[in-house]
Amino acid sequence: MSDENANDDIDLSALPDDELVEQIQDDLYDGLRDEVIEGTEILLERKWKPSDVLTEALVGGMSIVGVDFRDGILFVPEVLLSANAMKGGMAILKPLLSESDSVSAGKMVIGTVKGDIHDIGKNLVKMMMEGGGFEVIDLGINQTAENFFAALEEHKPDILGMSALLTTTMPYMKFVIDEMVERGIRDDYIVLVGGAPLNQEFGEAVGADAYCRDAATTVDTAKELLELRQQKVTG
Ligand code: B1M
Repeated sequence: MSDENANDDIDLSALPDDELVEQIQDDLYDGLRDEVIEGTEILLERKWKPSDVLTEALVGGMSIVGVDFRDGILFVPEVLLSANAMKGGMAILKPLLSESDSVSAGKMVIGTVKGDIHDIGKNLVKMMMEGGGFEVIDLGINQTAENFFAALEEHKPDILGMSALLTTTMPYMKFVIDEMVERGIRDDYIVLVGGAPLNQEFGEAVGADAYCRDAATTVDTAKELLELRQQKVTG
């Protein structure tokens, strides 16, 4: 997959869909941002749904990177290039996934927790939430509890979303939620958590309102929980 010049000869637009998806995944693996952007654009020209391009080509490609990173075949510098290529493709999809003509469905503050710099999944959640009509304030990576609380105070969202990709940073979510309880503000917000190493059990254990498996689930969960909340308020 990693012959640097292998791509020079490939005319992406001449490939059938399945081979193009495979090629985009290879290019993502090799950190070839321009090629990933080009492939993404071609699939869109072929009338692929933006969400399918995202899931099948980009997220699919990143899963392969994840496996080889885990197995010591890829290292941080290479994975950074892959992440950069992924972001290139995501930037093309962003306006399409974020298209929404509805009035704001609600407001969310989201960030990746302290000690953690992974942001691709969080960025996807942001994009899909915006596509679902939510206003999203993205605090970025490596966020302390204090930063989260300052943003809650400033933006008064309905939802706090936290992302963690490392087993070592997941526990910080509990710290944030415990601190919210301590300050008497826990019930003022719907708290959603997500990230590859989390699961339902963890979400419950840390006192979140829900664990969200992926970006699409986050949108559905946010809508459901907001509706329940509004029903409670209106009796
Ligand atoms: Co990192 N990394 N990484 N990494 N990295 C993982 C997470 C790892 C599983 C790789 C592996 O070993 N297989 C492993 C963690 C192991 C563990 O904790 N047990 C790992 C490691 C070890 C590390 C370092 C420690 C490596 C090192 O330095 N030795 C280091 C840590 C740095 C730090 O954070 N302090 C590190 C660094 C990096 C890079 C910087 C190179 C890069 C990040 C670039 C970036 O994000 N800008 C990177 C990457 C890219 C990965 C993998 C390969 C891919 C993550 C990703 O973007 N996935 C990852 C392997 C993997 O996860 N399989 C890995 C694609 C993304 C779309 O999925 O993020 O799961 P995901 O998001 C999904 C859902 O989880 C959910 O929705 C998203 C969209 O559907 N979701 C939410 C996520 N957040 C949500 C928040 C919500 C709701 C849903 O809020 C409501």
